[in-house]
Amino acid sequence: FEVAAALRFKFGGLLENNMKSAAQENPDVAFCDDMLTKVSRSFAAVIKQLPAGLCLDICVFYLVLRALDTVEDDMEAYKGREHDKESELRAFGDKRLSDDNCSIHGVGAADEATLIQNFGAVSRVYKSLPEGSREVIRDITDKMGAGMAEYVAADLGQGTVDQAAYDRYCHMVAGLVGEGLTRIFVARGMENDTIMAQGERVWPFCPDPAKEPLNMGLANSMGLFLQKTNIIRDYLEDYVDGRAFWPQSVWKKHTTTNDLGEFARPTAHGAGVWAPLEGAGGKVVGKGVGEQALTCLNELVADALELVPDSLEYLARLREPAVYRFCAIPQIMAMATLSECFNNPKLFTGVVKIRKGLTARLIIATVDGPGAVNWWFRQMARELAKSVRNGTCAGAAGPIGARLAAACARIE
Ligand code: RWZ
Repeated sequence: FEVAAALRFKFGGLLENNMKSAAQENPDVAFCDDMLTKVSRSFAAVIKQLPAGLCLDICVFYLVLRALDTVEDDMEAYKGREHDKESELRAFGDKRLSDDNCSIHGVGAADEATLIQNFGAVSRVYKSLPEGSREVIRDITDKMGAGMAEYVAADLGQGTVDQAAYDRYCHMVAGLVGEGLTRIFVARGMENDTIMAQGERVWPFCPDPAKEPLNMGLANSMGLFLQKTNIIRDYLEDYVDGRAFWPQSVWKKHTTTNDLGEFARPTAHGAGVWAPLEGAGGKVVGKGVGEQALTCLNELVADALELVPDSLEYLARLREPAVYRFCAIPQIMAMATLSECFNNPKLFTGVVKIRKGLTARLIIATVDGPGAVNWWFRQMARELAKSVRNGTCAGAAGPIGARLAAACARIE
């Protein structure tokens, strides 16, 4: 009993659904509550434990962006009429969000299809939110829709063109989420505006932080860290879907072919040995696909790790424990995912996952607070740095090893 009571005391907040009372009174809120659980395994719980004055706003924000994502993601529904997809993405905030009876058919699958078929319910709840939150949700939806439309036109079959395009894509689909969340926290009086600040990474719209002390640099880095981790992890899944986000300027350094799929070449598995990389006339030109794929992977891991100091800085500035957990859980899970992906050949043949037990320990750390969260970040950075020092990872001896070591040192 005491143990149960202690656990409830410690984790009670995490198991709360602060949308419940509103859901009992309003069927549209009930729909949002239910939909959130169905479309998002990872975000439903952390959103529902937010304080009452934030919970519904963030839930609507999530569902609106998820609907936009469903349109962007559907590679079948708009085949041959990519123009319609572009217009849908661009008009979403203006047209769909203000339409009480909005219903989109034939786009998305399963629960996501249900969400956009009944999107009117989300629009109606949106209309009931305070003006401050509405303004932010509308603004971010417009910007993200326009950003996604840009990339519909660009063929992403072989990834983003260069580092700038990679960073820009991640800003559009994830950095803007960080910006929107930050503005909602502040608008609803849950956090003060010290969380709006330039980090180490320059926020694309704030080249001169001295002139704009309140900006979204830290928030953008948080979003980029999550998005880049997902892009790294989902290499194979995205590639077989005909989509790719790994920047060409990075992966082309690690293969002489013009195909990102080279890293997943079936001949590289089977016997458990990676095939040698053959150039013209069957001449061996590379050390083998495995080594090169892993070096490329590790370079992208270094790029993502460089965002961690900004992310920890943002977390350190948060005041409200429920907001802290909401932000810290995705960040610490991303760090664990990234360290699991690091130098891992399984990434090119299947799915990389973190163990259930570790997940539980990491979530507990976010309840304990910044001390515990920072400890885990340091721990994972240390393990990674050790592998570089021992030379047991691809690229350890070269510039990528140096970059990894430097990024880890900034976290340790
Ligand atoms: C967390 C309130 C699905 C909204 C955005 C996000 C659509 C897809 C890009 C809603 C973590 C994976 C969710 C990086 C932000 N853009 N991926 C709230 C949403 C990572 C979250 C998902 C992005 C996003």
